[in-house]
Amino acid sequence: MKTFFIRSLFFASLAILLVACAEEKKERIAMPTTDLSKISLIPKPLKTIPTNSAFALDQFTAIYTSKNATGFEEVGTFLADKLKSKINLTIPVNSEGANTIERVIYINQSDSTDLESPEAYQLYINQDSIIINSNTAEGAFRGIQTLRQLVPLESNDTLALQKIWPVPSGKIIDNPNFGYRGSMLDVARHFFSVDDVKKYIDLLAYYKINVLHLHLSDDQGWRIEIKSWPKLTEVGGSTEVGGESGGFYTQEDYKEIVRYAAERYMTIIPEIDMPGHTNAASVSYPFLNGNGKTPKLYEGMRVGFSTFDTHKDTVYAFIDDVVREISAITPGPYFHVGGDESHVTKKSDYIYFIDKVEKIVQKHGKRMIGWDEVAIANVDSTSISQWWASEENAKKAVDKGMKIIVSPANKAYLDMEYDTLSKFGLHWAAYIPVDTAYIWTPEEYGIPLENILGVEAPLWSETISNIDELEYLAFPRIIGYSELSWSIKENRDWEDYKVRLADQAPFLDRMDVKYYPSPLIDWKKSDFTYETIE
Ligand code: NAG
Repeated sequence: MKTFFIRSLFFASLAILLVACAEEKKERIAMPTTDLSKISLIPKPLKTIPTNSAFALDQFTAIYTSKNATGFEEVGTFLADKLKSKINLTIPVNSEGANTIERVIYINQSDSTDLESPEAYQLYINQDSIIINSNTAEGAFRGIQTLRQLVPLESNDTLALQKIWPVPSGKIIDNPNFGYRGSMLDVARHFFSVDDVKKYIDLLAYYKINVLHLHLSDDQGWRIEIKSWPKLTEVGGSTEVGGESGGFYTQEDYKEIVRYAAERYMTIIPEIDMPGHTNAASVSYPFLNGNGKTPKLYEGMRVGFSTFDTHKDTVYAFIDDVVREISAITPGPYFHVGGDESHVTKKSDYIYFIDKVEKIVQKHGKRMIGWDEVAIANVDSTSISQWWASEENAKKAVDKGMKIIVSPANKAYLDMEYDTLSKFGLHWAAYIPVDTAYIWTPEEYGIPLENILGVEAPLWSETISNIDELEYLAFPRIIGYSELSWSIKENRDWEDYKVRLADQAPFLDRMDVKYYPSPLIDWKKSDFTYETIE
C-alpha cells in the first residue's frame, strides 16, 4: 500500500512536471461532458463510477509504463499501436525528455491487495491523466482493451478539427468472473491459415477472451507437423471436407500462433482427438487403425466411425511421440485429447485407452482435457472435462472432483445455425440466435460453482471454409460468450447488452469482420455516442 502511495505520488508529480514543461500551452478546450457508464463496453466491467469530464487524447499525450515490471512496456506499445491504427494518432511510449507532453496514460504495476486476480485492473480517467493499475502485465493488457473501447472512433466537429478524442472520465474496477474464457477453432474439417488464426486471436483478445483451443486432428485431416511421423501431414493433411487440398501447420507455424497469442495473454490449447475421429491418422499409418484395414481419406461429414487400436503398444508409442512433440512447443498447461464419439471403440477399451493416454499427457507435463465422455474412464481429479452433450457425464466428472469447461452444444456451439435462414452451420443441437446465445448462465446446469473452470464456445468447421464464413458464425455470438464468462450475472441483461452489441458494428466493420447482421440487433453505423454539453 505504502509503495503504491509513493509511486502514485511520483507519477502525479511527473504529470505536473510534464504539464509545466510544455512549451506550447494551449487554452483548455471545452470537453464534452460524458457519462462513462453509458459507453458500450463489452464485456461489462464489474464496477463503473463516472465523473463528469473527459481526458483529451491528442498528440500531446504520452504513455508511461512502470519500470522493471515484466511485460508492462510491451502492453504500452500494444496500446500505442492500436491507437495508431484506430485514430491515426502517434503517441510516444516511455520517451525521455519530451517537452510537449501535456497528458499521460500511465500503465502502472500495483501491489494492491484490492486486485482480486492476476487479470484484475483498475482504470482511473481524469482530465490530465489516465492510470491503469494492475498487479500483472496480463491485467494491464485486459485494462487496455477497455481503454481501446472508450476511445471514440470519431469526435465531434470542433474536437475533430483539433484532433482531440475525448475519453470520458471516471473509474472502472474490473475482474473476470471466470479465469477460463475460450473459443475453439476446428482447423481439421477445413484448414485455416496462420493469418486467419491470428485475425481470430486479435478479435477474441479485444473482448478479453484468453483461451484458443485448436482442434488439430479429425477424420478429415491432420493439421500439425510431427517430425517423428511425417506422413501424418503428408498424407493426413492433404484433404479436408469437400475434397479441397487441406493443409497443415509446420511446428514453426504453430510456434508463431502460440507466440502471437501469448503476446495477447491468450493460452493455446492443442487438441489431438482420439481414439475416435482418427481416420486421417490411420490413413497415414494403417497400423493405428482399430479394424486392421487401410482406410481411405475421408471428405464427408459423418462422425463416430473410426478408432485407434487400443491394444497395441506401438499405438501408445506413437501417441507418446505426438504428445511429446506438441507439448514441447506448447507453453500452456493443457493438452486436449478429444475422446468424443468413439462409437466403434468397445467401452472397456475406451476406458483403458483414456487412462493410458492421461498418463502420457501427465508424463509430458500437461493437464489432460477431454470432451465429456472421458469422465467414464478412471481419470484423475486434476484432469478436466469439457461438457458439451451429456449431463450424466458432467455429473460423473463432478463426482470425480474434476473441473469442467462449460460448452453446452445447444447454447455455446458457434457452428449451430442462427435460424432457418442461416447461410452456414448445422442445427442438430439447436438453432442459436444471438439472444439465445447470450441468455443463459454457466451455473444453471447444477454443476457446483467450484467445479466450473469457465466457458468455451467451439466452432466446428464442417460447413465453413474461409475466414469470412468463420466470422459469420462466430460473430456476433462470441462477443456474448465473452461477457458470459467475464461479467458477473448481476451485470448481464439482454436489453442492455443488445444496445452495447449494436455499438460494436463500427469496430467490426473497421476490422472487416463479416458478422451475421442479426435482425434482433439495431446495428449502429458510427460509434460516436457522446452528447456534447459545453
Ligand atoms: C459433434 C462432434 C464434432 C462435430 C460437431 C458438429 C463434439 C465434441 N463432437 O458431433 O466432431 O464437428 O458435433 O457440431 O462436438
